[in-house]
Amino acid sequence: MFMTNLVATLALASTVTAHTRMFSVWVNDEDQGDGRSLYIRSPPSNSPVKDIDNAAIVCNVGGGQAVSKFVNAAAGDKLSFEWYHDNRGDDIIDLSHKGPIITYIAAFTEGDGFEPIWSKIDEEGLAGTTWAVDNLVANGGKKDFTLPSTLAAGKYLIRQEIIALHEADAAFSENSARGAQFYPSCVQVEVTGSGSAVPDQNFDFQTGYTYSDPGILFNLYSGSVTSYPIPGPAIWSTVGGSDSSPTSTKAASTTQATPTSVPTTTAVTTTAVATTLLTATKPVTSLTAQTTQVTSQPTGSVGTVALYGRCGGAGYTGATECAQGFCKVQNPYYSQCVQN
Ligand SMILES: [Cu+2]
Repeated sequence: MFMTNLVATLALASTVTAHTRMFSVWVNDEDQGDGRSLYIRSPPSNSPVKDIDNAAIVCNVGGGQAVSKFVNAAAGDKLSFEWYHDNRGDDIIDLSHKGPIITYIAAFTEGDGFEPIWSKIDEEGLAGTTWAVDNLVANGGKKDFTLPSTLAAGKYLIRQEIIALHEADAAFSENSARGAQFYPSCVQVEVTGSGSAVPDQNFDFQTGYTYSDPGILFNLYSGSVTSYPIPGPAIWSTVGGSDSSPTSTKAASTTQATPTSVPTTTAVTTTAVATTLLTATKPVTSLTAQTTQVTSQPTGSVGTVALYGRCGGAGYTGATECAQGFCKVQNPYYSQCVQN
């Protein structure tokens, strides 16, 4: 009897201590201090989001509300986002919560919905038998990534999410007691630099994440897990540098994604994409200046899409060629590279 109660208590405790949330940011290994509700749009608790049809999937509960401060960083800086279960310096996340850590960026906005404004700048899934969450814990709760060196100066939201897969063998839409656990957290960052790359992947969590996404409906316990398809688009291809001479192939892929007249020059192509960007996002002051810059810069939406990345759909302006397999239309808003 006593053992039964003890086991039950421990099981409950491990469930509760399993959750996590973001506490702070480091810039080039320099601690920016506890950022909760200061520069991080902190949720009221460390509970996960499981309903991807809810706006909380974007920046967590209450994440549409701006907070008072920004982290200051330069394009190309190393950022580290630091996670803990309950207290800074304490435990981080239960190792049962295996899964990827994915980082997106968007022009600063106070929107709380599903604006298709996000571009993926970092992702870590499974390498051998080691998950991103394993590395997070080994690294003291910090997930490191690099700001794109060509990123235009301005105010941004950077959204990092942990997706815990320990109950992801069932879809939340089928069984609300189970499903992938999303831990999204949005940080306000003001970036300096002389680059001109504006995030233009226009990824929309409402249509880009689905309950049948192979990285969201995933059996961690199948016994033969050797690879994991990270959800969302391929890494934004402007990351890592600018390409000043798009090839005809690249221009063609932009043409397919832009339902306007066929662009005959690079300048026309980039202008068309800039217009798409403007209409697809809420007008914010920082975006206006950035849009001016993008007209003189290649789009960065060219390249090849990794397996399971997004390759098409309404409003999408990114690459449309799949590195392997083919681009399958899932719905009018989302096409995905899948295996043949
Ligand atoms: Cu948990």
